[in-house]
Amino acid sequence: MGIMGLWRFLKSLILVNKEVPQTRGMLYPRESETREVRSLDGIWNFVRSDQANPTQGVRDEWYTKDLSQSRPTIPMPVPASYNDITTDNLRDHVGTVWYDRKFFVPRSWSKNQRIWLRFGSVHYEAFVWINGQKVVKHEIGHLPFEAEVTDILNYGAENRITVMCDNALIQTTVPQGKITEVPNDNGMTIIQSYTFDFFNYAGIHRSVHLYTTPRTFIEEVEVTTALSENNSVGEVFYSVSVNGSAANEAINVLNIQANLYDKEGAKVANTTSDGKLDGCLKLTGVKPWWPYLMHPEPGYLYELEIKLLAANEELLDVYRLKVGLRTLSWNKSQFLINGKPVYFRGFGRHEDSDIRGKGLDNALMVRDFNLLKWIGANAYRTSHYPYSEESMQFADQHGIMIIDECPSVDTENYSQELLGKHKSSLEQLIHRDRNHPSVVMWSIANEPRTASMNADSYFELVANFTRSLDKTRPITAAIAVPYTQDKSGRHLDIISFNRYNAWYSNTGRLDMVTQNVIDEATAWNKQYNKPVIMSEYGADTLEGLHMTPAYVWSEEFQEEVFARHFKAFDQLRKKGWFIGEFVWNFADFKTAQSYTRVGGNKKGVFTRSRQPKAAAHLLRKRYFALGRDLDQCQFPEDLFTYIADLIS
Ligand code: BDP
Repeated sequence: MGIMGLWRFLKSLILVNKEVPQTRGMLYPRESETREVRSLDGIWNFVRSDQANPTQGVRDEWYTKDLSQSRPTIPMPVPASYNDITTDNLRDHVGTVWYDRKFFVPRSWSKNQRIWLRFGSVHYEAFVWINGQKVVKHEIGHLPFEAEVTDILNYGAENRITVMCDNALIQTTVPQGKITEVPNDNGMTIIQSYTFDFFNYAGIHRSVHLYTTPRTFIEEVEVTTALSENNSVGEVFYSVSVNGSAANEAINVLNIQANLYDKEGAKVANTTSDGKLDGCLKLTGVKPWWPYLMHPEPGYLYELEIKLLAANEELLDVYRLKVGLRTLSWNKSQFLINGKPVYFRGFGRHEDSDIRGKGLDNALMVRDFNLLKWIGANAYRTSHYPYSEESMQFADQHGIMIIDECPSVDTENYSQELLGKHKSSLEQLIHRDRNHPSVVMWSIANEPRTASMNADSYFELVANFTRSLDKTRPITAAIAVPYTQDKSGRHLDIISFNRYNAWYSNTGRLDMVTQNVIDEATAWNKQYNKPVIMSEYGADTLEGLHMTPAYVWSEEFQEEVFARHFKAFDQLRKKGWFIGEFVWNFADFKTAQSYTRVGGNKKGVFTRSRQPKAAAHLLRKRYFALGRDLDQCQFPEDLFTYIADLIS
């Protein structure tokens, strides 16, 4: 490196805080007396670009006519990843693909309302046209985006929507990847590589909606809650933003009527703001939101009804959302919900299944929640990206606590551009999920390379930015570098660490788990004086492989690895600052091809088709035992199989 090279390198180490674009709107589409919602899910037409010519479709303006007029199309389900649908090598396609479909817009929609097009998520980058006109572009998968299309639609007529989706990951995308050109048997080809350990599924992953709003409408609702008097008195603070022609002078003339209903539909609080867009609802005899197994009635939700009224009392818009009343607090050794210390028992997970990839699938989601409850888990981390909005609503309802993670995995090569996108991913995530009672913590990265030079300033900026957006929840990151090298922990509120004793380190050595886990957790706590979670531990396990004495990849080995960790966790729990255990992983999942992966990562407690391995039964006994000890929950009747009355 010459003197100029050195200067460029040193300059790249200086990171500064720059503004990131702010998300507007994006309320989850819900019908009401003032709003209609229409799904555009179904079978779309699909074209893959030539890998060597990814921009051809844009240059040739494929979006100006039906895709089938430019290229032969194939049917493609939405929502779904496109990778595993066909029988050819679409799975490994790198670059752009195109989708289109037609839809009808009724004549009635042209009257005095506005129409919005909303995507739950497209991975990784999306460009959208309607009737040949560009309407929105969005980068970063797993997050929603929307655009107003009122003036672009043909009313009482057919319309065409075209989407170009690009799955390419480079050093300044979130997550990062590398694109390289390499020789193959036919000349040269492009390959996508990445260090993270899950398959880079792509496509229109979540639902596409059209929805209507009145001309002047409720654009955003932000809710926070407080409890007092031993959790019996509650306050719901709401703050509304209005969008529309009247919105500017509106601050003086609009009113918000807010009503709160309990589960039975009885109105328990109401208020009308006097020319203001925020206010507070107060209620007594509150049923707080509690996590699963921490209370006989977990996941209690009220319904908040927000009515936007004109000065003459005319009803302009109505939006309803579920609200859970709970408080969070944390200190140097504990994390508390409604004043009660929490011990997390859960999983790292993936949105992943065969054929659908990362596509939203209600059957899978409901099955997963049934399994979470069956096994007695009270939490999971959305490793390693934001999960569907539908699953966040489900977690609210079922009392499952979420550590909500942004899509930054194996973060490295810190740059100003990466920092901007990383911050933006958190901004979009917090904007989307801030009202969910289930979200109890933000995870700002998984296994970032925090030993490297500018990790300190990078994570200081990311953590401070996250805190500036939400002070009501603590911040963590799942760290894998040794505690002696880490530069991020001092910027976090809670330390989470991932470690694979007896798997990646000391493979097969079951006698080298317990003490190592105790020592490492203790060292993290000593270093930062903060609560500690073990956010990943586990072992790949091929279902049906049995070996005794336990041997790597067998079901017996996974059980033994878990048991040795349980022993460590029980000793750590006594120290007062160890607050949770998360198995890696809930279910087997697909990865990039590698000689360390047999059909994917097999560290699941459940198979990819969501059936239990032997360790699931062991874990179930532990999670319920913890629930009974800590939160006085009941054991399910089938927790222990009858063996003999000699054993109790
Ligand atoms: C951890 C990663 C996780 C991997 C896991 C593994 O956080 O994404 O899947 O290792 O290798 O380092 O199984």
